[in-house]
Amino acid sequence: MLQVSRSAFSLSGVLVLSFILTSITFPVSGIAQADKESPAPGFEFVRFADPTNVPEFATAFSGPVAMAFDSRGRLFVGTYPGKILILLDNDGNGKIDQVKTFATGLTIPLGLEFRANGDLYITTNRLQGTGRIVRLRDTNGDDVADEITTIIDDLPSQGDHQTNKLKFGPDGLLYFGQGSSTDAGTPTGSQPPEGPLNAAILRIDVDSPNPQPEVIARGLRNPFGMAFDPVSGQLFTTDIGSGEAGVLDDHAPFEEINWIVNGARYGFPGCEGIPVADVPACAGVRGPIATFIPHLTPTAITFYTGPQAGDFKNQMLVTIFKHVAGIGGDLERFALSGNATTGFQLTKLSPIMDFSLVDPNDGPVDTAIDPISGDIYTARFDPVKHADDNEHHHFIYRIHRAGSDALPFIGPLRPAAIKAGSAGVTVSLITRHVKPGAVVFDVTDNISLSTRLGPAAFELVADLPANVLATERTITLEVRNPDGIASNQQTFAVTKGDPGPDPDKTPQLVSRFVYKKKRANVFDQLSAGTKAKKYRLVVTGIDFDSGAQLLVNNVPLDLDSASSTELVGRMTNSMLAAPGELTIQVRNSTGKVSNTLKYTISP
Ligand SMILES: [Ca+2]
Ligand SMILES: [Ca+2]
Ligand SMILES: [Ca+2]
Repeated sequence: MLQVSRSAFSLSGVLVLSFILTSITFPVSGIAQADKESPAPGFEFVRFADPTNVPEFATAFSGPVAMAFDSRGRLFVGTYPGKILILLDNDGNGKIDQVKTFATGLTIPLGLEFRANGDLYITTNRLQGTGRIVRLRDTNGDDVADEITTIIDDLPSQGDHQTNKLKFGPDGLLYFGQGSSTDAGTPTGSQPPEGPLNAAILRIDVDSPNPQPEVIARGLRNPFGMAFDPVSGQLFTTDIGSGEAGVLDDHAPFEEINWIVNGARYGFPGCEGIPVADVPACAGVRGPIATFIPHLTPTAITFYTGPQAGDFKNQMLVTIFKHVAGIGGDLERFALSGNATTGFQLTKLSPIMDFSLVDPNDGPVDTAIDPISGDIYTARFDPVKHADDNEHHHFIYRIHRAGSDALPFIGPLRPAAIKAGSAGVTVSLITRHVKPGAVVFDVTDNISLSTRLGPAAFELVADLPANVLATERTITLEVRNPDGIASNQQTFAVTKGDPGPDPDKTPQLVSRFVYKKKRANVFDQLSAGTKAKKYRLVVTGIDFDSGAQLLVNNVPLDLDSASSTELVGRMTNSMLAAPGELTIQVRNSTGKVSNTLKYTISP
């Protein structure tokens, strides 16, 4: 029984639907055994989500396969059958208490990635068919995607392996891994021959009207996980090797982590693992920078960032999907050294957490880091059908430094800079573990700021008075709970001239509304031919720069007021002339354009 399951499901042969059809019932009593999960000394964990609080997780093959946080610190999760969920912890107790369904119908979404402007990109794979990348937008702010656009289609995922995770690079292009069709290079009935885009790292320009994939690297059998190093900006991927565990005379290769060099070849087929000098297929092959024993199945790569990283800052975290011969089934940790000129080296360190896997082939598939608190979230997927639905090990763990749940945390300030001599400015920040009565504290000037709740969940806003903004300087802010415990710190820059538009900041829209004369006099839609005079369009969001424009159908509106989080524009008769949908965006002076919201003009 165990053998059947092993050969049927491997992330090497990952998520081939046939495994579902041939899968077996495996009535392990998992919950008690799974309680042996153990974090490293100095870390704690809870199950943030499991089948008891996420109904989707309670059946076979319905668990989480990919995760991403939005800029407000909300966790988005893709499930194998194709839902994109938002898992919210509204009461801040560290466990999920609300599930929102953001999108459905996106089968096998192995990759989730937010663009800086708030658009969500997803890889999705048809069952035993081709792969796609789609863009999801929520244009009316109700937390349900209402615009689903295919960016690229018909990627060669009909064989053993799929379109995997995806990440935006420092160059703004979207990188993704495309697995091989075959196990080891030889086609069979269900595995078409390898095509030019198989076993490769590809990239596309998502702003192109017709994005064409560019091959960055070849010879990667199943490059499942990928991440850009925050220090060097270089790309690193896992590569899952060929062969099936448990077969006699197993000569499967070692599994790999690779530094991706543009134009390089990585060995598949014929030279997986460490290249051997006298094997012809290994000529010119770039070797891995780390290997794992055969079948261990390294899934996701994540760099450890955020306020809890400490001594582990920017180290590489790797989820190991399988547990083989007492090794794996954990969140492993590596120090990355070197650079793009001399090359990179990985040093294996003690793991962050052992998941105490109990089933064959049940294991961690993705990791994401809360951008506010720095908590580590790891998703565990269980491709075994249990007799009891409650025994499916579909968990999302929240792993954090011991004691950190008692500490407040704050994310980046918005805005983060202003010109010296300005009148007072209101800054916004998203928090964790902040108690009623908490204040934003100006550490530099040793003063408490006027602080109140902001419109978003866990948001505080505070006023920096004009007298601290008189001259060029850097102000350090933190949040203090009533018990005196202080958060991590963030800095605010008072600049000599206008703070140069930050080239890295992309505006994001969150909501829009239209009012006439008074802000309380709101119109959900307007009729074609309405006279525009006295109507105003208000958009809220983040990272609007001082030269930001409010665009409607690509035309900038005259503005009544502007801040880094709100623009108020005057509507025009031409906007209201005909029925249809208005396309609303914000464009910063750097040229960076936000996500899109819509507004309806009715007949
Ligand atoms: Ca909760
Ligand atoms: Ca919506
Ligand atoms: Ca290789």
